[in-house]
Amino acid sequence: MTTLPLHFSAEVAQARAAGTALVALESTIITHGMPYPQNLEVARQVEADVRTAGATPATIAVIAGRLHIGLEDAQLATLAQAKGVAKLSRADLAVCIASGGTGATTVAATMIAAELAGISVFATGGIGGAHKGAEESFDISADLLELAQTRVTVVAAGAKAILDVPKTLEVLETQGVPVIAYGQDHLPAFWSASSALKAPLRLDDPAQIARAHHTRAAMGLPGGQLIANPIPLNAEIPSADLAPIIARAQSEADTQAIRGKEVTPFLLQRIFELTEGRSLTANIALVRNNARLASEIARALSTMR
Ligand code: PSU
Ligand code: MN
Repeated sequence: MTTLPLHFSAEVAQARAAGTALVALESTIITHGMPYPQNLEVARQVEADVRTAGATPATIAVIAGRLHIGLEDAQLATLAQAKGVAKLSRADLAVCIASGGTGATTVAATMIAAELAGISVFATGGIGGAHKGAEESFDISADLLELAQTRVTVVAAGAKAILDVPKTLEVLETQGVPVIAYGQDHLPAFWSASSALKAPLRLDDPAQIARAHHTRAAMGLPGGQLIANPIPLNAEIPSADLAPIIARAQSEADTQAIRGKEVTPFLLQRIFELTEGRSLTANIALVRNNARLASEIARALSTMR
């Protein structure tokens, strides 16, 4: 059996040779999570935030059948404007590579690629989860099962309020995924810094998070950790403001029979429109915040090896 060739950007190749900290970044947030041109500005900004925090960014995507670990700026710019890019989760990744396709990686697919490349820490906005009505639709993101089997620490701002967060937590608990709130007792709720739900676990320092990652690996436990990092208070949207908007977007999705992969992009786009861009501003602030924390965790981990 041959191993799949990985295509590293110049800066990622350099960091690998030097053994310095790397942070994986996903690309579905660019192609399906935000409109152009803000998506490109944010993608560049988040990469810059990782560099400022002393780590190297590795944005992951499949371009013309090649699995890229780190994109050159021109590739990032092309991807951000491309139309009809596939959204790749665990099920889609190999088919896209084998057929020479181009696709953006979700949290699940980014974790798979990061692990293949030996990258232990990954920053995103929000993970997929159990959707409202999952008891009927069975719509539970493959991201949750990936966290259970792929050894990558994922920094997100909690589960998005478009999801059924209690059900999402139950699935994560069943799957043995540590859900760790950073610096507070309660679970952050993506656009809002806190929720009514207590987080299963709490850690207050990036070095502790790195040690927990290391310890799981040393025990031979597969799977990653979910770090729930609250959005900065000055950027949050109170959940009371968002609840009616989310309810409206959800009922439109139901009426229009939006299914499968389309659900999350549809809801994010409608919430962006209905908040007149306010959801995007908050989304940007929280992704940047997650990139900074992920960089600190990655740096702590790289000193432990
Ligand atoms: N969070 C965002 N924007 C996004 C996503 C999450 O703020 O675009 C994407 C991520 O790539 C995540 C995916 O993995 O949505 C989940 O999709 P699904 O619910 O279809 O599994
Ligand atoms: Mn889904």
